[in-house]
Amino acid sequence: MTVKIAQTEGVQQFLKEASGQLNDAGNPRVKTLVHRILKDTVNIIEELSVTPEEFWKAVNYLNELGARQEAGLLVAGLGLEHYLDLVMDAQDEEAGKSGGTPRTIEGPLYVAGAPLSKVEARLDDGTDAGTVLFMKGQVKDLDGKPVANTIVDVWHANTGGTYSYFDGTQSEFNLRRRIETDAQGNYRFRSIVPSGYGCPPDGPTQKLLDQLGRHGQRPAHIHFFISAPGHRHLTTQINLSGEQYLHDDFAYATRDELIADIRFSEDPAAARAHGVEGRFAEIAFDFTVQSSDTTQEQGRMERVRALES
Ligand code: MBD
Ligand code: FE
Repeated sequence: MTVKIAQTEGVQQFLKEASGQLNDAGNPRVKTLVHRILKDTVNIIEELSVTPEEFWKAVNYLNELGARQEAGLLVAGLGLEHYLDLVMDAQDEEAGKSGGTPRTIEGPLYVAGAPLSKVEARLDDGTDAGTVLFMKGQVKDLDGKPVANTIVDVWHANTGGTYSYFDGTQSEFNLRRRIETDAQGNYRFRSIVPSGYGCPPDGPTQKLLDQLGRHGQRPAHIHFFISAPGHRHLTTQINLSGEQYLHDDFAYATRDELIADIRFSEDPAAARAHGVEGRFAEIAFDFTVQSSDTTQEQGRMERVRALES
């Protein structure tokens, strides 16, 4: 295809019409974005000689993505969700708002409204025979002072690497809790050691990753929203040390400061002290949050989430 028409006056006027630039109704921001998307799309079609067959394959792919609810998974896998973190990091740096536990991606598997308890919780429903995990830590500010009454909203996968709600075989809110810290910023919970996540092998995200020669695996990780009055909301995750995909995460979420040492114990006396028997694991991890006086920064960013009203 050697004909070049994208830059002609006729096509450019047509794209303005199609994006509503020539009418007074609608939403100006949406018009601007759609106009730019149309211009870039026709440029891609022209410059990369996209055939009609390729175009319709792509259209069908979007339908498959939607039908499987995998759009959020794909943007994580293409590194775009991580890219948004890089942008926010750079903005923070410029505004002098650095320090504390780094953010990393939320991912597509959060569910709002998990049961809330004070200081401690058990996250698992007892049906998954995974290794018992005890995790604890403290939430502090940049001066090292404890942040009282912080909500630690935690979620993670089971030993099969799947998440309750999205995996309908798990009980409601399994491996999801909100824990309010004590006055010293302490939280603790009992759960099971999660396994890494793998994209559904028959889904559209993995189908595209295959075309890119990439895997769709994440190392074992635990997600957190950390929020306290007067402090900046933190969206982050910890990665468990010693994992195969620790530095090869398909969603690019690993950050050095977020690698948590997981220590396995076979000591019967230590197990008994925890009220369990046999092998168990422990993680200690503190979070450091920035102070903030704007309600905007204190809340999580707006995004469509499961069960969030
Ligand atoms: C996950 O568990 C996850 O955290 C991300 C970012 C993407 C897919 C699955
Ligand atoms: Fe996850």
